[in-house]
Amino acid sequence: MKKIIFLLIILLQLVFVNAQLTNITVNEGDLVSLKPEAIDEDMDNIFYNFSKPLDQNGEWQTNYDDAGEYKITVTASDGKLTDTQKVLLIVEDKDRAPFFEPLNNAFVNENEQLIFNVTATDPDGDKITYLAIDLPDDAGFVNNKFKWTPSFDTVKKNWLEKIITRIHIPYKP
Ligand SMILES: [Ca+2]
Ligand SMILES: [Ca+2]
Ligand SMILES: [Ca+2]
Repeated sequence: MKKIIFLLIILLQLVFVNAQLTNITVNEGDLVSLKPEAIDEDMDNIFYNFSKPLDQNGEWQTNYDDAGEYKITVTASDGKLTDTQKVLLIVEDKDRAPFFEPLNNAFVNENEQLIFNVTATDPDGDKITYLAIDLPDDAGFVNNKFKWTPSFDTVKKNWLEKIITRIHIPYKP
């Protein structure tokens, strides 16, 4: 998402008018684009300068590790005189959902134990909790470990020799 913010800087004949502080709030992942508009009474060409993390075009592509507050100074110059505007740029944290490592189908015979772990990763490094629903009878799921020993009655007479179990473990934020 691109956020374009317009700033009005009044460039007077005298150097440095008292700078006001302007607050700008964006989300992580936004492209910040500052568009200052200064006025020069002599109609001189005006050049702008931006302090970091903005680039010289007044832009900054934020990423998911950039949450925080940034004090930015924008300077307008006509080549001789300058004026500045302070900007407080607030980048809000944006949460991303965890995702599972690929899950394979699992195979087990009756009266044999099946154990496997599921693993998910959170791009923000958040702590992950796991929840499994609709488990087979006698199966257990603790933390991220699935454990089950199907009984001799699990596969009925007309079923396949082996049971094929596909486990779906939904994510609960
Ligand atoms: Ca001027
Ligand atoms: Ca973040
Ligand atoms: Ca997250």
